[in-house]
Amino acid sequence: MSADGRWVVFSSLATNILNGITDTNAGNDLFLFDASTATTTLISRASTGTATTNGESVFGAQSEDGNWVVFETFGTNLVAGVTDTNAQPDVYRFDRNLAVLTLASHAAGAATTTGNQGSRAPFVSADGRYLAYSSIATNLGTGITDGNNDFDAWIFDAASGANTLLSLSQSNQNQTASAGSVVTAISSDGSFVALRSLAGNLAQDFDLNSAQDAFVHHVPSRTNKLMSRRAGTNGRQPPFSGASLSTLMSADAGTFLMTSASTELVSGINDGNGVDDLFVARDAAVVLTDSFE
Ligand SMILES: [Ca+2]
Ligand SMILES: [Ca+2]
Ligand SMILES: [Ca+2]
Ligand SMILES: [Ca+2]
Repeated sequence: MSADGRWVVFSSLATNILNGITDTNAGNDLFLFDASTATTTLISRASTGTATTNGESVFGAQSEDGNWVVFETFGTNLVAGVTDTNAQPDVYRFDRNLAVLTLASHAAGAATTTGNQGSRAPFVSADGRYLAYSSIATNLGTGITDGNNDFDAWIFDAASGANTLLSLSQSNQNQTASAGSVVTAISSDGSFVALRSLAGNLAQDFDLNSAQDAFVHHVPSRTNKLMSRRAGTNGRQPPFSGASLSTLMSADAGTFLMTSASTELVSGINDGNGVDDLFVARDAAVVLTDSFE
């Protein structure tokens, strides 16, 4: 929903929401409802304009003014001239004002060819310009070596039309980190992206737990920082420190909320419950927020 409550995105399996639209994809489609006029528009549409696209679509996020909607879709016919042979979802951006769809997860240097594998779960900056998403494709960026055979985190800049790798190795900016990473949030201005990653070489911090951790990527400097850091170790994540999973980030990227199995994020806490607990990280300090009994 837009910040003012006027524009609401919803997904539906129904095939009779709009007159004159053929829907044979047997999956969810995305619609935009204008509360001020009580009218509904189809977002996940075929380029013909008279049918839904030929595969299921899943909502991702919406810009603050509601004009930009980002989503993933199995459809291959949303934009005329796009080549999509990956048989997996791709990420698109919808412009309500111009009623235009744009492929975000495109191959490097080829705006009308999708990546060679699937892309999912987009997040968008408040102004709709930046899309952060997760992809298994290995050809989204020029000169990038990707040997992890897993998801990586990418950001699409609608102004330049280019994709930039976020989950990069801190020793080689043209190489993905050693294991999979997914995007979990983007700041309102698009300059920070929260990641969850199994890779141990995403940040300069020592990360030796062989488990997923929460990171934040600073887009302008292309650096990653470990957020699920062990108390009192200046960012070192020792072996046997448990995984940190779902991560939310405040709009200004100042505060992170994460669940973690680690018993070592906060010093002085006796954590014997054997399950994930909820932590807040702020200014590189981690605080226990809620303990799940
Ligand atoms: Ca449908
Ligand atoms: Ca596809
Ligand atoms: Ca990869
Ligand atoms: Ca780790």
